[in-house]
Amino acid sequence: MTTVVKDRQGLVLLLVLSAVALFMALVIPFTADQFTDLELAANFKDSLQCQYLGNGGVEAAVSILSEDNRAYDADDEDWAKFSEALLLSSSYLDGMRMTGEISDECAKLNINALVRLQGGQWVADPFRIEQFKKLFTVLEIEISETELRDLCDALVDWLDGDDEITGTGGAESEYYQSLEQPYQAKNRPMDTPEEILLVKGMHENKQWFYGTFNEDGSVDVKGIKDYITCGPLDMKVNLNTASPEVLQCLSKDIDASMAESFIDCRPIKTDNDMETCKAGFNTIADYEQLRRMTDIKSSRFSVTVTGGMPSGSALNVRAILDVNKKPQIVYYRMY
Ligand SMILES: [Ca+2]
Ligand SMILES: [Ca+2]
Repeated sequence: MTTVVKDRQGLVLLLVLSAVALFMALVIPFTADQFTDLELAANFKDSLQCQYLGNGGVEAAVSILSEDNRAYDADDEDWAKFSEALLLSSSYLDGMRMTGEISDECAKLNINALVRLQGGQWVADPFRIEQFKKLFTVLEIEISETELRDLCDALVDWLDGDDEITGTGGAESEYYQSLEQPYQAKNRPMDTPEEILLVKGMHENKQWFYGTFNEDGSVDVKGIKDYITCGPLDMKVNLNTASPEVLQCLSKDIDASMAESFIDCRPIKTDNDMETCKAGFNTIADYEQLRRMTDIKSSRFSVTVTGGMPSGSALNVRAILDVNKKPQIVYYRMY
């Protein structure tokens, strides 16, 4: 208990210090002369401060990940307590607040890896296509077999670098150019999962991505949104952080109870731990293939921070960090 409190205090201190440092650096050019609209200036000041809060949060996330033990990544580490630390640090910020989290992108299925170049030809990866398809089954999304097969064809074409139409459901730029609001097929890896909404099939069925909701706002059927990511082709799924849903997708032989017992065995910190935990996966025919595409650590994290002011103005910052070496921001968005 003492260690947890101590860890938490360390994190909070780090967050407060980075926020304070940013405010010290924040010199608002209040050269407003008598004609300046003070309200506009106050709004501007608020939005600028939100921006600094958001950026401060991301900076703090970078420091936490810089100090991280790289041997394994699991939710018993500091990065996983980031949201709690942000909340606590907000209590020192005089009405201002920072909320957010660090998530492991390697806990998800990398849809960019559905295709690869092989001997100069673009090919679909059948093993990963099956994983992607299984996600729809696991989440119990209402989609027919034909619709799912066609969606996979369209997704392969969206990602692959050629203009050849795949299977029965494929679509290349010619199709997208014929739409009322025309655009080009991406023909390269996606930058964010939301881009899948542009792909034929998903474009017309956004509920597959977002899920469906009951009248009271509660989730009826989950969408694939929180289970997919867009990373480099060599990105591996982290067995320590993958959700039960993602674990089940990894092999056709993994069912819900196998995923649950595997989760009970985590965190996997060493190869020895893996030997113990993999016992539950002994019956999987494609275990070796599964191991090649999985790891006990992560190569990518995402950080989302909302900076908010007492006036109610707020701003979100989202960054993706590549942690193969020193954490490096590879994607950044403010909204
Ligand atoms: Ca770690
Ligand atoms: Ca293509």
